[in-house]
Amino acid sequence: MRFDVITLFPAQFAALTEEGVVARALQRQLAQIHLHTPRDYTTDVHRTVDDRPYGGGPGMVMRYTPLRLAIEAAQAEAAAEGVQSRVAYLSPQGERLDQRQIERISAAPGWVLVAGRYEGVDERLIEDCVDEEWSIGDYVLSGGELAAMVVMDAAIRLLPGVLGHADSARQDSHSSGLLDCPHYTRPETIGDRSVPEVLLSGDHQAIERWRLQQALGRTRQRRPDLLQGRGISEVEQRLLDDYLLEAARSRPRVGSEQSE
Ligand code: 4FV
Repeated sequence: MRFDVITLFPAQFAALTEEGVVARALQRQLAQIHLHTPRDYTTDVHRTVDDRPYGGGPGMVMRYTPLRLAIEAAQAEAAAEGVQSRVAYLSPQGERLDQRQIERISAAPGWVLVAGRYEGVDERLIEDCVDEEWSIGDYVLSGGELAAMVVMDAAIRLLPGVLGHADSARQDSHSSGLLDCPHYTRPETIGDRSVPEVLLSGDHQAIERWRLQQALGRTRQRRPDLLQGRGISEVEQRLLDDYLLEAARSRPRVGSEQSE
């Protein structure tokens, strides 16, 4: 899979390309990331990529032409490698991304990601050149670069061969539509708390059931919205009921602590 990124700050992407899972995937040619700056597509001596907003107001807006030329150059480079790339603009006005969206993005041959700066880009650039608009969350970043890196990290790690053993992506939280179960490693006991017995049992079926029950329970308690979207089976409902009963049983009753 190929990503082309249009950005005024290419150096920022070292965070993704220099070390870690994505860096290894790039070294193994399981994915490609190409960076393009709109500044290379300016014609004035000051290489101007932004200008004041019509209608006044604070901040600056990224100019149409340098962005359009950079996008077209990136798409041409990808096409030369047989990759038809769609164009996505990262902004708070975009569709909120979730794991389902990331799986779809990861399955495509290529994307040109437009990382905005300042107040954003000229609206006509979005109308003319952008196929999809994506948001990583309802907050405002100083630039689209971090959002582009989030998307590329989440998408590239799903590619076959990128993660150690294929299972780990499938067992990810959210890939099942649920939050993740708790994880434990050595030492077995820390202070007065030890690892849940079932995890030491070697009974893989019981361990899988416990992990699913924990994922269901934590999702119900922390993100009930995810359960609405997903729905649960009868078996899962029974696991969840037991979890909630146990949680109710182990929750200190109000006023009980004083009596101690
Ligand atoms: C953003 C987000 C985001 C808005 C103005 C860049 C900034 C600045 N992108 N999800 N949330 N972008 O805040 O994707 O140009």
